This record gives sequence, structure tokens and C-alpha cells, in this order.
Amino acid sequence: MQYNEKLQTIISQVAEIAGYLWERGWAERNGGNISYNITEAVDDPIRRLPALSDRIVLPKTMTHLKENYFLVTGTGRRMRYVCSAPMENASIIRISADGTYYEIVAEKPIQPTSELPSHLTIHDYLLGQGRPNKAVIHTHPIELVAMTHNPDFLGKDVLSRLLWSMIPETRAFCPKGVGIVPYTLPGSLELAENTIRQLDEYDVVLWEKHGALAIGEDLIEPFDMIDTLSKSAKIYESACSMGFHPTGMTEAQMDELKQAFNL
Ligand code: 2HA
Ligand code: ZN
Repeated sequence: MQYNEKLQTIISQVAEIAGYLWERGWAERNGGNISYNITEAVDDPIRRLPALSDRIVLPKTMTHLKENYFLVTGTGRRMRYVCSAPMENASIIRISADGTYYEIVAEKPIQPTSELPSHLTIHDYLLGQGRPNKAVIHTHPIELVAMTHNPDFLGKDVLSRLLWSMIPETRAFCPKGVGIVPYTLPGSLELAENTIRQLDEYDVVLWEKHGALAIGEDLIEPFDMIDTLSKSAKIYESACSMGFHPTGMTEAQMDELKQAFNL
């Protein structure tokens, strides 16, 4: 199918980021998923597309997503193949006019990710709040997930402070830090509800013993945040494996950065 330029750009970005997730080792098998609100890029030919699937009832009414369109990676699909053949491994869905169900409209009837309840609940919530995010990404970054296995790191902002202190970039480019969601069943509405509570304060959330979820106006932004936080986690791990506990930047050094860069 021939997509307009705006949509082609979004599809290329999804492919690009999916490739990074695979290269980073964050996307074993079908791990991780991506959704992108493409409503602004949708034109009449897409609007006229007939449904390729039955009506699939949403776990709850998505009031703010009525007649919105999403590009979503498919359930069971590998990120490495989303990279090489995006529209063979992702599909475009249209939310109904009453926000109670969706239909797949392009390009093939590929069932969306098992984490669709989280993705759509997040899009619905943030749109309702007037926040400009369009992209939601979920992935399994090794060192960050490892750190959630330590109960000492799960207190509010304990991990944010530790990760900020590993390298100035993290303090500068992830100024909100990371939220934590205690272990919750993957794909559940409860996981979605727990996540949106954290998104009031954070743009990146770690799901205990599972992965990271991040939001952004495009896909580059949330990928970069997870990547930067991961760099800090790797530095922490690297120091520990050299046999010492890293001192970390001091509070004063972090405050200096905060002032210098208006964070
Ligand atoms: O898409 O990562 O959390 C597979 C998963 C579920
Ligand atoms: Zn996952």
C-alpha cells in the first residue's frame, strides 16, 4: 500500500527504533511493543479503508481516542522483523466512534500487541490531560530490569537518584527520573492503571522484573531516555563488577547541573 509522506516517515521511525531494540538485546523473541498515534497523519484513503477484522471490544471505553488511528506492533511479532518488514509485523487500527472497540484497517489483519490495554489506556489518559505524546514504547532493557530485582531500589526516586548520579547526561536528559510499577501481570488492565498513575510524574516507568515503558512526542525521544538510563545502569553494573561501589556524583554536583541546564 502507498502511504502519504507523513505516514511513511512514522513507519520508517517505527522500523528504525525496532532495529535498535533488537540490537540492544532488549527484544528477545517477541519481547516489547510499540504504538504510535497516527491520527494527524491519516488521510482520506486511509479513512475510507474497510475493516480487515471483526470489531474487537476494548477492555474499557477510550473516551479520548474516538476515531483515532494507531500504528501498533503485532502480538507475537519479533522486533527484528518489525525492523526489516514493518507492515508485515504491525498494523493500523481504528478506534470506533464511541470508543468501545477497534478494527484493524491496514495493511494485513495482524492482531495488535498483548500490551494493547496498557498502550491505549496510556494514550487515552494522556490525550485527556492535553499532553502531546504520540508514541508509547515498551521494551526489556537488561540492566534496568536487573536493578528492579533489588527491593532497595524500588522506593520512590531511589533508582532515579542512583541513575542520575552515574553520568551527567542522565541527570540532563532524563530530568524527571523513573517511576516504578510493582510487579503486575503483563497485558493486564491493572498494569495499565498502575502505569498511568506513574505517568503523572514520569515519562519513563519501570515495570518491576519485566521492563520499561516510555512515552514521547515521537519514538526517538522515549528510546533515547531508556537508552540513557540504561547507560547509567551499565556504568553502575560495570563498577560493581570491578569490585567497588561507585561513589556517584554528589547532590551538589547534580544541583549544579540542574541550575546550569534549567532542568
Ligand atoms: O510483547 O513484552 O509485555 C511481549 C511483551 C509483553
Ligand atoms: Zn514485556
